[in-house]
Amino acid sequence: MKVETIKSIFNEFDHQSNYVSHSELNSGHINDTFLVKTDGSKDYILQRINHKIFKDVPGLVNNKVLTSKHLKSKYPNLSEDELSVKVLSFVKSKSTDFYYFKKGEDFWNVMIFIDNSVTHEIVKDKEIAYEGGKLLGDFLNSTSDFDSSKLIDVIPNFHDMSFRYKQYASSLQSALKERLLKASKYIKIVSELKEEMHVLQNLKQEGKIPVRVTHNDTKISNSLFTKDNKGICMIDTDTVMPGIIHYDFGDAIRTICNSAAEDEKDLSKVAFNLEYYKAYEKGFLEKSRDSLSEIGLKHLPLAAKTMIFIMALRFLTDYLNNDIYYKTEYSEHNLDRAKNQFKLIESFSEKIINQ
Ligand code: GN1
Ligand code: MG
Repeated sequence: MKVETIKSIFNEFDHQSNYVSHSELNSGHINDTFLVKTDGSKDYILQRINHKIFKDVPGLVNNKVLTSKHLKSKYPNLSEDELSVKVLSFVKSKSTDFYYFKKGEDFWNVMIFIDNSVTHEIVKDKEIAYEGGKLLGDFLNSTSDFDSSKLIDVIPNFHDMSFRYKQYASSLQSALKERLLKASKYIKIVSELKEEMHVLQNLKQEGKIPVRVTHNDTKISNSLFTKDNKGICMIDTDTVMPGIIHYDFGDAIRTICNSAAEDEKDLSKVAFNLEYYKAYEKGFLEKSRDSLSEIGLKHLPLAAKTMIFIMALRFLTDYLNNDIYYKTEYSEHNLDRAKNQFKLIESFSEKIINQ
């Protein structure tokens, strides 16, 4: 994106500094994210929010702001400056909203960049798994007293298995023959797993698992760490909304315990790492056990399998729909992502059964 565009949008926000340079951060599949360096004491993250996917951007931004406010209230003795290196801090636009909207164009928001932080796409160190578990455990524990009805559903039915299955079933009806053929092995696996993969959804619907504030995009690249592997905080709170903790636990495991990236094509590299599972679970429970129910605890392994399956199904559905949802770089990108996730389920099942 052009320097002038980024600069002028950045200047719509009340950050009291001058733009120096920017770079794009490429890890998201939906929004566009830029790191803006300034001449002041802070740098910033500028994000363009995809309003074709997020239908109520002001509501989404309000969710994020309320969540940060709640997390900050847990540190009553810290100043705003001290808090800004521990919790995401949003910057108001000059019109005093926490977003800027250019008529007929895009929605943007700005956060303070947390200095000296790193993210990981693939985990190569058990300590990262353990620290990552503590970050999510802490996030869920700290939001357990936050009334989730204050948050909007940014994407209704986001992790709802029945809804995702219906979307998949309708993609089967309209898919191109060639794509159906390429996906046939995976279509068979979906029908074999379908029933088991609805267990959590059914428990949720029966009211047996409590609905609370959840993050809903806990892949490991959405956690910030120091350079010496200590957890700082969870980022990308775009999808914070009411949900069940299982999908958060499962989505983190899906990425932490995959020995390869989510779209690695060489499936021999995709294997489930049980050691990292144990480390993540340990950190997670240390921080969140007090706010978890018995039934919640019992279903953590199933949560991992279900979340890998949901992502496999969503990638497969998008492939069958000719790639209308996720950003893709080549024509079989979504199919490769789906294959990768199905391979991970296979490896997960072997390891968990044989442990
Ligand atoms: C999307 O755009 P990003 O990377 O934050 C998706 C998540 C998936 C993830 C897979 C709104 O997140 O649900 O887990 O891709 N977000 C949305 O990498 O669909
Ligand atoms: Mg996200």
